[in-house]
Amino acid sequence: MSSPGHHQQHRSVLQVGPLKPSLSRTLVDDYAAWVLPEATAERDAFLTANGADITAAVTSGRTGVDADLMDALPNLGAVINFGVGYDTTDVEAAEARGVGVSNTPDVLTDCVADTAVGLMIDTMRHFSASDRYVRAGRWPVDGNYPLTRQVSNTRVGFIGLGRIGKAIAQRLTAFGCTISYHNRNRVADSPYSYAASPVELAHGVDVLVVAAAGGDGTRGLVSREVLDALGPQGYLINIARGSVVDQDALVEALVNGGLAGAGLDVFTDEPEVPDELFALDNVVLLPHVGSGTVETRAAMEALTLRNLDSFLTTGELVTPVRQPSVPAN
Ligand code: 8YV
Repeated sequence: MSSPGHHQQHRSVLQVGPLKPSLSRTLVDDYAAWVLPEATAERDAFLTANGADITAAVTSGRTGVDADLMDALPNLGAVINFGVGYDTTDVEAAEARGVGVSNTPDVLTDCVADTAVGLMIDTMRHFSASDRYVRAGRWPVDGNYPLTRQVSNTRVGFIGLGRIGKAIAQRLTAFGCTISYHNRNRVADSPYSYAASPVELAHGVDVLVVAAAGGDGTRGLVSREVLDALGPQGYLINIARGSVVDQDALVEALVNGGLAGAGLDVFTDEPEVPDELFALDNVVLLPHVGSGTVETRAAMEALTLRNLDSFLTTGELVTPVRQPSVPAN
């Protein structure tokens, strides 16, 4: 396609926020994409000069496109999101303006589910903490590592039983776990038992797995009350979005023994992680790596570009999101 500078009037693709370097390179090289400046003054000047030329914005769950930015892009037709979660993009504002939004579902389900299971095992069996124990030379000095908790045959409850929740549940079924879930709506034909509320779900399980979409519909769904219901023998695993959990209440429970442990791949204010958690061996902290494999990120990149190509050539997106009636991804 045109290279930057040759057909300035046709530069209609905008990168919003940082993206995988190879994707960013392709956008610049093959689509002559602009990159939205980060500093406010430059950004405003850029939008005044070029905002009306932009028809497609490519972003990620990290950044997204809000209503203000949509206002500055009057000819925007699509927001193309790298990632399955699109809670940083204002989907209602997009719908109201006739702007399509796409994400990258399915291609990351297996890796995120693998991460959830790994995180659960690590949290309950203390593998990361045991590794630190060995590296610190404590084994010969302090003896055997304290006993931990069994993973197989536990009762696991899911907040959100969408594609990812189902893939985790399927894996844990092979571990002999008993699965239950809470979802805004009961999932038709699900073999798992349904709990009418998060508190009810948390009361009946050993492990609570958060696999719901982020955003306003699920904010703070795992509340202080839910964590209390999970209790001092219970574990929380979150591979979804930090916003789904009341993080202050979670930290308090972990520090005070109100929970047995937690495995967290996501936080409310990434990349910030509450300092209080650093000293706790019953907590496993991951830097949002759920989908972070070479294979899955390549597949996400390819699907992002398929959406962009399709939109630019036909006006249609390949994997458009719908306002979910069920808050699960
Ligand atoms: C990505 C994710 O790392 O897909 C998602 O929703 O959280 C991760 O796969 C992230 O969105 C990329 O910014």
